[in-house]
Amino acid sequence: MTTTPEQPLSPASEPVVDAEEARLRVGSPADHAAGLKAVTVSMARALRQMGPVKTARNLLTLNQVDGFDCMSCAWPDPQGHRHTAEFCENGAKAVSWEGARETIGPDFFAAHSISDLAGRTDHWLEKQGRLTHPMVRRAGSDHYEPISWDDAFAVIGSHLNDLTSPDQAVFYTSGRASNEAAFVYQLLARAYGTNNLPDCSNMCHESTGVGLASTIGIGKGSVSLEDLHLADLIVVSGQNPGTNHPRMLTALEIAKRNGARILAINPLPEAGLLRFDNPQKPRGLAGHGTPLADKLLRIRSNGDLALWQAIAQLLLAADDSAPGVVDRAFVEAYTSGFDLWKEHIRELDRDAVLRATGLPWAEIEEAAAMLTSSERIVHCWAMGITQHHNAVATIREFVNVALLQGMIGKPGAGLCPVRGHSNVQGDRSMGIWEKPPAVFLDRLRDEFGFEPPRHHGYDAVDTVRALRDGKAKVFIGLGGNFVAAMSDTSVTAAAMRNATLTVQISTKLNRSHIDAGRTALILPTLGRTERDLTGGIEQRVTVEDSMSAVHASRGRSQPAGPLLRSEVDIVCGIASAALRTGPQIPWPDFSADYDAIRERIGRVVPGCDGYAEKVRTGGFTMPHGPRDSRTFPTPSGRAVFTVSPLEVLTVPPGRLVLQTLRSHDQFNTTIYGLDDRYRGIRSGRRVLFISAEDLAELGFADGDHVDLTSEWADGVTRRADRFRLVTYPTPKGCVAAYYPETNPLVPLDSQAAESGTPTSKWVVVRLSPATTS
Ligand SMILES: Nc1nc2c(c(=O)[nH]1)N[C@H]1C(S)=C(S)[C@@H](COP(=O)(O)OP(=O)(O)OC[C@H]3O[C@@H](n4cnc5c(=O)[nH]c(N)nc54)[C@H](O)[C@@H]3O)O[C@H]1N2
Ligand SMILES: Nc1nc2c(c(=O)[nH]1)N[C@H]1C(S)=C(S)[C@@H](COP(=O)(O)OP(=O)(O)OC[C@H]3O[C@@H](n4cnc5c(=O)[nH]c(N)nc54)[C@H](O)[C@@H]3O)O[C@H]1N2
Ligand SMILES: [Mo]
Repeated sequence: MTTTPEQPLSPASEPVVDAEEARLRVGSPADHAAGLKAVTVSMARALRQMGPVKTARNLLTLNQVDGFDCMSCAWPDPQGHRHTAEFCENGAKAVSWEGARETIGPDFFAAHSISDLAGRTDHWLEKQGRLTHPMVRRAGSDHYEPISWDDAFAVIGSHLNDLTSPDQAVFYTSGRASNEAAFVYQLLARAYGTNNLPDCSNMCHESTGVGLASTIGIGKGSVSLEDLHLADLIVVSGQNPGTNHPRMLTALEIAKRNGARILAINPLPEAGLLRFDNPQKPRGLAGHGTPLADKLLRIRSNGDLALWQAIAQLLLAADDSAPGVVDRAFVEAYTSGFDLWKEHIRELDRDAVLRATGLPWAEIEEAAAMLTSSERIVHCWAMGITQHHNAVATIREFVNVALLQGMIGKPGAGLCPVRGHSNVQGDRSMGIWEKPPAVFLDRLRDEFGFEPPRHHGYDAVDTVRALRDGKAKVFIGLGGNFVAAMSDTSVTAAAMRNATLTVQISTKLNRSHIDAGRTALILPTLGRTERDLTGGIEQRVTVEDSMSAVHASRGRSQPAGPLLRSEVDIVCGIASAALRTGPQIPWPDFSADYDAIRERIGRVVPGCDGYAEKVRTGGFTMPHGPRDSRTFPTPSGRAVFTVSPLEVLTVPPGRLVLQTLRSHDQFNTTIYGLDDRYRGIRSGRRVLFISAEDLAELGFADGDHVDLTSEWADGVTRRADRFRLVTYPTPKGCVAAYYPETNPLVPLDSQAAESGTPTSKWVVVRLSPATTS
């Protein structure tokens, strides 16, 4: 055993200001996304970070058949024709970031103590370059030092074998891991004896999974890319596609050309919802582009449940006067609970709707009219919906309205949760889930001949609680940056420092390597863009996109260093070292040829029969009963209308609701740069977007600096200091600032009902004049 009881030396993450932030500049928000600027930004950055050869090799194979899958989001690739440049500005940034020429190895860690690194910003940490060596921080030391792979695996094996219960270990996954890595990783956790498999989904689309599984019987979206092209109405709720899913704008543009209308629902007038200059078209390079949203409802934060109940009421009323709005044949043949729900909706309190949404009734009527006059409707949503207290109820209301109009399982219509991480949906399919379905565990048992644990494991929030309370002692992270991504940063950081061992399988340095366990390992891994020659053959991996299409991905670049190992190889190495007794699983065979893993996936994962062969011959789409044949795998075999009481959240006087969101120059906790071009921000991230009315009412002025304090039932004071106020068209009472800087303000216990997702889009704050300069 290598642990000692000493406390680690690294202090908690302190908000530190980037040197460049002193030059913060504020301009006007943009009214359109992409265009020539996007091309120049992505090429300049690619050339600077990767050099010309790697730039050409990487960008030309990005999202191409037999190339690699972009890691910047889960938006699908077109089935037929692909552009030579089948990527967006932010995809190019993600590739350039991974392909960085700078590397950090033992010399870097000898020169920088952990205390030193703790004082650096997240932006600085990741900018140092790719990790190249396995490193260990031994208990009591303030430095990482090199360690061999075998020794690193032995350290993990000895810690795991010293635990008194397998449930004292936690296996976290970030949604970038391939299906092969995810499959062997969940197998490792379950063969070891635990379902403690939290993932980034717990902070992301968990509410979607819960909302959809409980209503249509499957927690995934029901559309293909083609459906978006064919729709005559696309609703985009709580999503900023111009920044986070730029290739979705191409689908919206095609839909518009085919005659579709777009209804956007967002507190902010995001540039990507307003107008799109397609950078792949000559017209887009110079012209003014395509107007996108036909209507933008500038809703108050958390008003969506009320809005959709109101729209439902208007649809029912419209059907009363002119039958046909309700698809009676569909409702009768495929659903249950309609009458009860209808009664509930008829009694809706309009005043409550007006308070919750902040919208005039006439605007809600206009939106409802767009639905009544459409035959093929796609409902899209993302974090502006899922990260709220009532997220699951809101998603069930989307489902109710879609069922009412018969919009599931027909061309051009359906439910389209837009996923975040490029393989987060695939990871779930492969069994990365703290609440695995019994059928999955049965098949795992039959295939591998051991009885997997049946009781549920910890999700992301429960993981923090368990580490904090000493119930969990070992944390292994397959990618990601748990400390910075999770809510309540100081609680999460302290919980991680409380672990006896943390292991981070990473490409770049981040906060989770600093706020780490007493013994801490950094295991450097290959990224998506890199050639994987594990076992002496050219390996490929597979991924599943937001629309359930599964395909192969193969990197071509020279790895950042000779010691890097693939995620699959690392997981199999840990498993071989840790599982000396128990089920006989041929780990070395899995890393020698990933086809051996794919054979097992084909036999274990429902819907993946013949997996290895199917992905070899171009990929396939996972089955989806509601989409394919209006078959609803719920207990009753019918889709369910759900009644959700309308509760309007209020805030005490003088308080505001903060939503924490992404700038145009970051990927989650990875900060590429300090600009947010579309919102008019240059060289700075500590800004608070606030309405002119709130500024006047609170007695502050644009340009003032404030400290933020969040308020929560537990009475604990949570602070994030020194944000510059920026007047912005956000509804009164609703403010916005970037994540992860604002995660210290999100209380650990502030979670969405049923899904447990941190409520990153609803944090009650008060402002006070900044105490530091
Ligand atoms: N370039 C880039 N791409 C990414 C990511 C990235 O960080 N950078 N992250 C990836 C990941 S993991 C994810 S999950 C996705 C995230 O993609 P998004 O969900 O687009 O990300 P956010 O920046 O959180 O934006 C939330 C949007 O919801 C709106 N919103 C907030 N509250 C409400 C509300 O109460 N109601 C409504 N209707 N709207 C609201 C906000 O104004 C904002 O436009 O993107 C993925 N793609
Ligand atoms: N306040 C607030 N908090 C949020 C959110 C929010 O909107 N507001 N959004 C939430 C959401 S939607 C999500 S998905 C989570 C994201 O949570 P995570 O997925 O945990 O975080 P990321 O920032 O995506 O992880 C970045 C790190 O991943 C590692 N990495 C990058 N590529 C690879 C790779 O190919 N392999 C491996 N092994 N590692 C790699 C790098 O070391 C990098 O530092 O954050 C959540 N947290
Ligand atoms: Mo996400």
